[in-house]
Amino acid sequence: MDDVTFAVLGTGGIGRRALEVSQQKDHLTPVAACDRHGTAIDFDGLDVDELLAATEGNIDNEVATDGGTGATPADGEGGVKQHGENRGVVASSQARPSEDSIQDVIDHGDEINAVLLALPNYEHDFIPRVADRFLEGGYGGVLIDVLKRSRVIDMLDERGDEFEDAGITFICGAGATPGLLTGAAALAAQSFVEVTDVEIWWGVGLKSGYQDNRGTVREDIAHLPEYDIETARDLSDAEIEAIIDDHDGVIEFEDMEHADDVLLERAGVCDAEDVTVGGVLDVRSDEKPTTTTVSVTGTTFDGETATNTFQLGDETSMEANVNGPALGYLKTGVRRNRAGEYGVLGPAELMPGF
Ligand code: IKT
Repeated sequence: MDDVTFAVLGTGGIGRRALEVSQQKDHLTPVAACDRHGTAIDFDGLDVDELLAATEGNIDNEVATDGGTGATPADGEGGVKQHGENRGVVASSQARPSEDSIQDVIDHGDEINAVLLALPNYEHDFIPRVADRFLEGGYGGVLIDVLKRSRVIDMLDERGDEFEDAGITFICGAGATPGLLTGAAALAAQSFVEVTDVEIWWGVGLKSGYQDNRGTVREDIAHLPEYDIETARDLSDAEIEAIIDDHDGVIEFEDMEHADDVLLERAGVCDAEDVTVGGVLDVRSDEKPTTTTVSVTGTTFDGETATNTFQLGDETSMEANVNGPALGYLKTGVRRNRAGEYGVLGPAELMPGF
């Protein structure tokens, strides 16, 4: 395929790892990275090593959605937020301070094939609002996110016609789950004529990756029955540590609101209510507390009932399982976009049809 240029919005855990992984992917050139402090742009390709080294300890995955006013959620994945200390991406010699880093990316949209929205989802409409800015700015490429919540898909679908008119291919839910595991479920479903049940059960060990993934842990806590996205957003770091301590570092999640359900339904695989997502997060060990498994149960054309399973290797990290697929789906999105396919697409729709 022809070379693909891409930008990353947000330089927290996901943005940083996506830049790192992209160095080992063919035909993929990172040309821009931004957060609310500023923007690094180089159309010959960013020097990712310099950018990552310079911003270590200056991590900030937020961008301001409305100009430079910082009208964003309160806490970033890096959690380094003392005023004047955290310079975010501007700590890199490739970056310049900016009042409106999203606009910087939009202004160069003609030269950027895809934009990975590596932003925290502390407000349900945050990703849709960022998409609105790209619509208003006349962008016509690929937007791709790793969002988790089912309800956000509807908000994107509401903008489907606008994306089509603008020439935007929006790939939603393209991380691990939803993303890789949703695609795996769509593939596993091919043996069946009717799917009755999809169960996604993940295991993540995050000891050494904890600092880099605090935003992810906060989002996970929002799935516990006592919390929601707003109350989790307002927790201090100390309160999060206390919740982790209460669970001895190992938190189990059941029946998570995860977009795998609506993404499998919109691909015609099964009803959303037949999909369950849960898992175990261990922040005291790097080993997965359970093997990440997708189980798809259904009936074959000749009347047999069976369960097809797909498992991730226990040695693969969450970072590998989020960022590899995100970049893989990004490249597929660019292929579709170049072929004139616009609108909203989920990871299961980019697999064999059901
Ligand atoms: C979530 O974000 O809702 C859950 C995430 C689970 C990622 C699954 C990765 C599976 C694997 O690497 O084996 C995360 C813990 N936040």
